[in-house]
Amino acid sequence: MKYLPKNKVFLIISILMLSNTPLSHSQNIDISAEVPIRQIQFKVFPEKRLPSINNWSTIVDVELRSCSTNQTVHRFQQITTNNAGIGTINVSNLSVRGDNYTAVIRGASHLNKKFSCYHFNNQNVFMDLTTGNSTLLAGEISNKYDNYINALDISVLIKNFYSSDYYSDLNQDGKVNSLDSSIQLINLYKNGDN
Ligand SMILES: [Ca+2]
Ligand SMILES: [Ca+2]
Repeated sequence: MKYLPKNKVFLIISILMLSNTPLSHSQNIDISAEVPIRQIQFKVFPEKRLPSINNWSTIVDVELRSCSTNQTVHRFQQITTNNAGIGTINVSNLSVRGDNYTAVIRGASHLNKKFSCYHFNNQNVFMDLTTGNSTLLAGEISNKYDNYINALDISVLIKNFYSSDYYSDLNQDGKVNSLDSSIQLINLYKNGDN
């Protein structure tokens, strides 16, 4: 029988031991960063709807920012949320990888809202953005979006008074009237999040 030299035996045993070593914490983080995200769902409530429940549909732009740098790394536009406030983004090109992301949401008639950091560590992500007092503030309907509510936004709503203009109907009860302007006045001179 042929014997292996001692140094080769030691090498083989070392390799076998290493292969059974549990992953360290940092190795686990590296692996989760490689998870390709296939679907992102989020739930967000626009404020002061009438009726006040199951009337949360809007059309949103979603930015995903790096939690560490605040830089925008992904942008999804014109996502329609359903009456329960849930929007779905199917990520077809596998461009979104597991990481920590902050969502910034802009509703159809709303100021930008920046939410807290989420860890994406699963192929299917669900972000519940409705916890706490975190509704989207309504009234940003100026012709040029400036993430600020002032006289320009008020003039658009007044022009659409007694119509059913989708963007000016802030509470989504089907008509533009004083209920909508009162929502807008409460938010007058407010800026959205940057
Ligand atoms: Ca504005
Ligand atoms: Ca209305």
